[in-house]
Amino acid sequence: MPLESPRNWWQPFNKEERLWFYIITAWAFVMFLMMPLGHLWNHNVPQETYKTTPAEFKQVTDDFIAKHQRKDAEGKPVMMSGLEVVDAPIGKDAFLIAQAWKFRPVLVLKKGQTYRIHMSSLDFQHGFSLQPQNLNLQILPDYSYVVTLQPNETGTFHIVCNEYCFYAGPQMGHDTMVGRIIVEE
Ligand SMILES: [Cu+2]
Repeated sequence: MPLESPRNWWQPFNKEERLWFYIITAWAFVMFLMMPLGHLWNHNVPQETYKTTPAEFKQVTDDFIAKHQRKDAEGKPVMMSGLEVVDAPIGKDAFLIAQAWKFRPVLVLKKGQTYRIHMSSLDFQHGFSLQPQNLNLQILPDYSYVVTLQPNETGTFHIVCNEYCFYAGPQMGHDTMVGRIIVEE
């Protein structure tokens, strides 16, 4: 008995195998076509990114929150689930931190207005999945993504972290990492 494996190990290439082979080949072409089609339909991720650091991004976001946090009738800063509620300045920059396990702050936008939302992480890789619109991005430490957004409907939209963010500590909270963007009239 030869020690080498036979050269025709794949034979017989029977009917079922042939069928699966054709299906996966066809599917590979469909996936390949998604790249140019996604480009034509403008479904690409934002192209604007820049280098930052967790310390710098936290500082900029803290300053942004201090300047734009919503105040109630008595002048007290408004919070929601332990997070600052911030009225993003129209047509300007807004900042969003992803950090185990929250998205800070709660951004309030106005329908039909344009915003530049900068996103970065203070620790590990997180996912940004805006629901129910299904806009998906990756948020990484040391880089900021700038997403230009013009909300066209009002309501409360949820941001779900869809990139499993593991932390080798006593607690884990990836499944609780949900943020909010509120769009008002
Ligand atoms: Cu996360």
